[in-house]
Amino acid sequence: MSIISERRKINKAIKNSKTIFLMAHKNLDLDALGSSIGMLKYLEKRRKKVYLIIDDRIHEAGVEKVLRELDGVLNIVRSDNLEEYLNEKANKNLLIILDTNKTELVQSEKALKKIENKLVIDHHDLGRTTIKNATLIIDNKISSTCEMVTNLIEYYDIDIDSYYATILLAGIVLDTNNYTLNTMAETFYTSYYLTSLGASAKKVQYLLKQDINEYAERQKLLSSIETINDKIAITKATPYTHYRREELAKVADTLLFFNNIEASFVIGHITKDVIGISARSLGGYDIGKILEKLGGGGDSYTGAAKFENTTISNVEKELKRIIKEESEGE
Ligand SMILES: [Mn+2]
Repeated sequence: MSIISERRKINKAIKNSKTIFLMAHKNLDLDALGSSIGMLKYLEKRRKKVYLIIDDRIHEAGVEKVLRELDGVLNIVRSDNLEEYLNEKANKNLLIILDTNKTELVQSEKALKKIENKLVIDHHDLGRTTIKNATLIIDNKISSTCEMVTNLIEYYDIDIDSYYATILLAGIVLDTNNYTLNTMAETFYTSYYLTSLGASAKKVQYLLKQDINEYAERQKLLSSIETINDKIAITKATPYTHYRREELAKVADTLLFFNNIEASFVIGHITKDVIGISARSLGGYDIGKILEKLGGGGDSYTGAAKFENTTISNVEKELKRIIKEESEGE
């Protein structure tokens, strides 16, 4: 469902509230942060008191750059101090959740509990842990939450500064992996629109620049690729290197670029005691179902699971067993 066809629901929720909190998923990326900032710009025109809840203490490089450049501009609050900012009339507060619809993935579960009126704007499939009692604006066909928010900004002809247009464009470039995944004609149109507002492709590349050492570590993960039925790629790290979740996810994205590969699974240590799987699919293979069986979750495009007190080879065995079980079930 497109965000424009659902705009009345959004505007109704906004109209009835005085204080609005925005919150995206944990481990902010540029789609989460970009869409939050885009939404903030939309709400400013509606003269609302707006706060951005960020509990993350460390940020990936692009997010760090944006937060530094906008230092003092955004009303950022931590959920520890949420009570200070809440409107005393409970029904005048609204929480808008962006770029996730899953309870366990949000910046602050406390905010979900404290604020009754909730609106979710997201491009991921619904699942078992989708936030309850919220108005859901979900478009699982669109590239990114930044694209959704841009559509809203365009529809209402909201004048945004070129800097903000650039951040929204960065979210689209990130989530489409440079227009190679989940990209439709509309995605290019939305990017064109942002460029016409002054978004800079050069600056987007600056925001998305990678760390060379992290890149080298990720390349190592590509040396042990195994395929199942020529269409599922699995790769695993050595136990000695730890990766951030987003890094495992980036490698899973990369695996989808190879001929015939429809789904990918990447296994690696996130910390000394925690092993993660990050998975991606082109959409035709339900990786969410496999990951749910492993105690994780996801949809038909992306998914993840984590394990404690085990080894990479045990996780790999278990994953292969479930993939086999699923393919026999077909
Ligand atoms: Mn996203």
